[in-house]
Amino acid sequence: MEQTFIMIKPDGVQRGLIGDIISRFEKKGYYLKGMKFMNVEKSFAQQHYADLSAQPFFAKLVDYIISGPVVAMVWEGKDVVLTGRRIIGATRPWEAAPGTIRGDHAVEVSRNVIHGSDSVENGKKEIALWFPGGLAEWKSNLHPWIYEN
Ligand code: IDP
Ligand code: MG
Repeated sequence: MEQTFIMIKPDGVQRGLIGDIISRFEKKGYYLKGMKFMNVEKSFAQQHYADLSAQPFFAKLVDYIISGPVVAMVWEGKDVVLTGRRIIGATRPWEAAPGTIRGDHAVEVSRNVIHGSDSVENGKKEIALWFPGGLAEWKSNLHPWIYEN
């Protein structure tokens, strides 16, 4: 099954949104496969956002991500990359629909609470970067109640 990398950014941690965010993925029917609460080094944040290094906001973005601890997670499930992005909502919170994480909890693009992989391929890269030691092995007993097959 598909996996995605989700990170609660420092503002999400500081604002007490960890439980709400985890609940949304959990209740949907996705499986938590990895989770770490950690501070990241500047060079690591730069690596995570390497694709955006030419953007004018890159330096500020890196400072934002290293401004406090983050919750790094891997979630697994059917179409979890795309559906996870829909649960998160649009990058710019003023464009994020109410009911999405950013629609409900964020105002500014530079304080938008959460990261989610934007493709299966990038998800794989991000999971390898953040969880080099691998992921937890388990299968939920609820599986047949969530998935037909
Ligand atoms: P995403 O997080 O929805 O995938 P990306 O375009 O990959 O959005 O940008 C990564 C992050 O960079 C955003 O979540 C946001 O925190 C920040 N960012 C994006 N655009 C801007 C901007 O115009 N100004 C400041 N920060 C931005
Ligand atoms: Mg992105």
